[in-house]
Amino acid sequence: MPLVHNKVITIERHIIEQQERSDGATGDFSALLRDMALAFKIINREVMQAGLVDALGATGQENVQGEIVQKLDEFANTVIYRAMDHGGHLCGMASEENAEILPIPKEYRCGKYVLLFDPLDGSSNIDVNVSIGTIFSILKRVTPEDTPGELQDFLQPGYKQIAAGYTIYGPSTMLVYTAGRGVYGFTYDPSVGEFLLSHDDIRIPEHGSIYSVNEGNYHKWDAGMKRYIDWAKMDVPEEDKKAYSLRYIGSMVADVHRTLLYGGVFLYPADIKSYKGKLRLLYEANPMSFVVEQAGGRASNGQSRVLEIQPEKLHQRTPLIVGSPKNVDEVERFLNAT
Ligand code: AHM
Ligand code: MG
Repeated sequence: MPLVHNKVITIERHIIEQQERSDGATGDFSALLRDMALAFKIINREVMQAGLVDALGATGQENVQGEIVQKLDEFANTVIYRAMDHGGHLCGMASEENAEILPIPKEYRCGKYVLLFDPLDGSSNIDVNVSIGTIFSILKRVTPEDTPGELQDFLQPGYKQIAAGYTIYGPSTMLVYTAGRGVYGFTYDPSVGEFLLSHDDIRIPEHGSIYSVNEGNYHKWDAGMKRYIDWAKMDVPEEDKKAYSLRYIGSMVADVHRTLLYGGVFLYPADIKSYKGKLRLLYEANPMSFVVEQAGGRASNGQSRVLEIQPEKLHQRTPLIVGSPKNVDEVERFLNAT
């Protein structure tokens, strides 16, 4: 993957250049992504100061400006909604944090897209200074324009996404997105307040030697899944395979981001407790699968391509196996062996 050294390209510039290359571009979509980048900057600012609020002696109820301190995930949810509700590009939003569709306020125009998002993924890591992220997915509405979005606008299979991506708040903050023409990564430069292109045309390695899964669930998995993990940890000389390494952060954004760059596989399979898996199809699995596929990877629920699942409800869950194409093939081989 070539790193960009010779040009400084902001995410805005990149989006506009991408848009100029596509037929029928109206500028609507660029403006939408630009608004989202602003929301991510605001969330980033808050995440970076998360520990400070307590350190500066706030009561837990109020911050240093005397404002109510919200939990970070609620804060991120509100920021995205408020940044996106008035641009005229969306006819509705859906968040992992809200049971129902979030409508566009009546005073604003309804646009032709819907936005689905997980405002702050990796909730168990929020309070311990470990990487967390925001995940987003954009679909074109299927109902008539200039009316409020309806459930059917959101319940579309993942291959219909027109853009998706994530922001990872880690040692540095990065925004990675695809609009269906490859995957691009931007690193946030706080000194200029911009996301700058740092990872051009990301391609996932065809095969990697890292597996990423919550292995504490081992005894809840079915036999095929257990056999795969046992095999992953072994040297298998006849297959010319060495034992894989295990890496598991517990923030999907961080685990998938590493998988995208280093190769390997990230899994959140079904188990006897969560027989449909844990991760949400619309807010987590679809957008991350779209990114990984666009980088040359694969995403499966064990039987079929994640992006072809027809969603039936907003908060539907799915098992997920995502990563380098050959690693996902390996997992499926074990899951489907009789
Ligand atoms: P969340 O949306 O409540 O944060 O849950 C999703 C997260 C993913 O980021 C991560 O892959 C997974 O849950 C970790 O789950 P577990 O703690 O069961 O390993
Ligand atoms: Mg989540």
